[in-house]
Amino acid sequence: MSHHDERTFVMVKPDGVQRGLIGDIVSRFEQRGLKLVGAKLMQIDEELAHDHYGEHKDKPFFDGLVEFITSGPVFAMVWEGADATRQVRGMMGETDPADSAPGTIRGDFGLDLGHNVIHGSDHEDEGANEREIDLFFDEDELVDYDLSNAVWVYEDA
Ligand code: IDP
Repeated sequence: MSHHDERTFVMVKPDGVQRGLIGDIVSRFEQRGLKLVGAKLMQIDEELAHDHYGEHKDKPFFDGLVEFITSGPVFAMVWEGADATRQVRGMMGETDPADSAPGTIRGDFGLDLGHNVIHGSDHEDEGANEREIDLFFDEDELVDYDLSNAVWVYEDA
């Protein structure tokens, strides 16, 4: 079962929450076969925004990014499954919705780089998924359970 238990951090950004896209986005990950192990609607404060986006602190768009991500609630989630981090990134599309293929979340719901609906841990940044889960969730907010449909999702479950 161990190769089915990779966890990744995902959040619907303030634009996605305000536009009523939480349900559709959650559905996509459910339908893919991933397992939801944590979720909460929350307000990001300045400190958390700086911790989360610290790698961009010297970029010209940093102040605008912090302002946007703290401008309203986000829906933070942890999803688990085989190759979850990379698979979620594929479902999200490119950073810029304008470059994202139809069928991806950003390609279906966005047009503007600064309002790109969703965040998911970078699969090319080793350990980013675990770091971001730790930043946003306490261990007791993550639920350990078996998903009954796993035997249909995975050949070897
Ligand atoms: P990612 O969200 O696809 O991982 P990153 O390069 O980590 O992309 O950038 C983080 C976020 O910063 C993006 O999702 C986007 O909202 C914002 N961002 C990135 N580049 C720009 C830019 O050039 N202008 C405005 N916002 C940007």
